[in-house]
Amino acid sequence: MTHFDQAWQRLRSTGSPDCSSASPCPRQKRLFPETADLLDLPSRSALPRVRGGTETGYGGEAVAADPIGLFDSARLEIRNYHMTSYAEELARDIRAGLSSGQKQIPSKYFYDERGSRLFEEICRLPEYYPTRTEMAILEEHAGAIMEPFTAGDLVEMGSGANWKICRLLDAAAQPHGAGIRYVPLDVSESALQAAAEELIRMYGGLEVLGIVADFTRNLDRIPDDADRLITLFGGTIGNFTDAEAAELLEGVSALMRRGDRFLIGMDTVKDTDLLEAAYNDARGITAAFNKNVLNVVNRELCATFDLDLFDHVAFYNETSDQIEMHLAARQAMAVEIAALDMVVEFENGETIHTEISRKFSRERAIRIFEDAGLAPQRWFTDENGWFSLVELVRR
Ligand code: AVJ
Repeated sequence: MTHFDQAWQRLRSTGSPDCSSASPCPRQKRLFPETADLLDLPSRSALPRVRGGTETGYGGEAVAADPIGLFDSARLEIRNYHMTSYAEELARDIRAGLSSGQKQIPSKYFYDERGSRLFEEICRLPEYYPTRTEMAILEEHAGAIMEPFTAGDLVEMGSGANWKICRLLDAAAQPHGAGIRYVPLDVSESALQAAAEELIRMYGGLEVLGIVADFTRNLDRIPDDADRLITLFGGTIGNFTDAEAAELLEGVSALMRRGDRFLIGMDTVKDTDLLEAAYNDARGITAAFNKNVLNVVNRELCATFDLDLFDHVAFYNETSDQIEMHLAARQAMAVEIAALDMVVEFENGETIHTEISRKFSRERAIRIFEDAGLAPQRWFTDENGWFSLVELVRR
């Protein structure tokens, strides 16, 4: 899972558009100038604190710096390779997505601070089986998963909740994380830092190398000087289109060497009622999560979306084996996006497509693994077969 909260928080605190006033968007013609400046220049205050007297600039090269930090530990290092301006990327994605025939907003924009909190709440819902099921699988099979991995780099694509990594670390051959370096990749520096600090406090022998980067683009930043167990938990792969998933799997496959393993979480094809209930919870948390993406657009691009004029719609598409989430306009309307100098027209009932969540049959999973040059070694699943953790090696 990705978190854009940090990037956004930074944008907000340094002058993203002020849409709160009744006056028109102050930056209608100038798209996030301060933001672009901040993200393009290696500003000291925006950079991570690392050990050893070096820090990394936005260009990705290490630059000399003061070895200071609020948190100082010889076991923690954070490297920042984050180069993209999210404000610009968001502007581009929203402009393209809302000008196309089927309007769409990429699902990665769900996860601002509120969106991340709502997703955590979703994970605890009785209807939302994936998180609970993945946890049960990890609890039961952590020993078997960790058995071939006695030392090396434990890489996590997207730093999610620490409990998943903790299950693995607790099952390691050596106690206290000894011999293991945890290497999380995430776009959110704050999420990385918090997770890393907690882990090195919990595991006295663990080293952490946090990599601030977008794992769909910067896989080459993963170090290759040790045996690696690479993890992609949470069914994240399901949010990608076929082409995107293929690209990601090929990328991971290309960097794997003999001895490396790749553990990937996948939601499985199952009864349609169960699937649809998981994305239409009774308390309406998923609806709030879905609509929140309009808050993100309102805040970051000075738009005028009225959340009450959209309905949450989630259904299972049995032809493509995926949950689709949409926001459906309750009436015809025009929405202004001031920062893009754009007006978006909606017909009554017209939808914005906000997410796909793919469900995988074993046959399909095997096919996409094989196409990427990966071979499944072991399948770990729950008694109902509702979720799978698949261990892959390079063919
Ligand atoms: C975080 C992508 C695994 O697709 O089930 C939850 C996101 N969307 N409810 C999923 C989500 C609606 C979730 N993933």
